Amino acid sequence: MDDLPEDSKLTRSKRGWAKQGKFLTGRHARPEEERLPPGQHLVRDWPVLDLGRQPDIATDRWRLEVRGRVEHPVTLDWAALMALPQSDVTSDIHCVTTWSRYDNRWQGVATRDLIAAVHPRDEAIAVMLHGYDGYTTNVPLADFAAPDALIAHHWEGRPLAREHGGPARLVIPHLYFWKSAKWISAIEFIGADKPGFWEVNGYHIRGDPWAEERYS
Ligand SMILES: Nc1nc2c(c(=O)[nH]1)N[C@H]1C(S)=C(S)[C@@H](COP(=O)(O)O)O[C@H]1N2
Ligand SMILES: [Mo]
Repeated sequence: MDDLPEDSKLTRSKRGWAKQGKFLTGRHARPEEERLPPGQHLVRDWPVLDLGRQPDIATDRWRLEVRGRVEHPVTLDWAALMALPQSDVTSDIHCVTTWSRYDNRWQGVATRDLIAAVHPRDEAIAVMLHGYDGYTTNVPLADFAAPDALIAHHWEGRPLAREHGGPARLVIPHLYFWKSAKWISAIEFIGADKPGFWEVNGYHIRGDPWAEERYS
């Protein structure tokens, strides 16, 4: 879980893009006017992006810790995740590297249903998402609680592939896709927002594609 590839080629070049402001258009579109956010292009395939480690977590070993500033911390196993209310959501993906992919059909547990189960305390204002590969990313609580955000375990009717974060990942469609942690291992409710992996490497603390919040 330690020694994340801070000095990998990918991390170095993406850190460089953040410095130069690569891909920024200066335009500002709103979702009700245009489906594709500024500076994005549409793809039909589904690129794989991660730090080069794809943990292999069988569902019988899989656990999700939900902890921090909550009344009822829980560690969910696979059966407990499946016992929560299940949702079906179709949404678009917008990756900060400029590709977008429309109409992804996800099944999983809505973050709202998870929130209802753990009862965040008043002081919880954000979450830190942790992946089995050691990845972290921070999301304000209001964004995490969006009605179309979910812990997804199926995509297009099939179990989510390992390379895309299976057995389960976050999907927060209205933010850039780096906020959607793959191989989710823990959701930590925090009392002060703080940066995760890409956020300390030059990427925006929030990441709204419509406002082109690419870089910090
Ligand atoms: N655990 C984990 N989640 C992650 C990442 C990662 O490296 N590790 N990369 C992020 C980035 S930068 C992107 S663009 C998306 C890519 O998801 P995909 O490979 O399914 O397209 O996952 C995000 N979630
Ligand atoms: Mo990304």
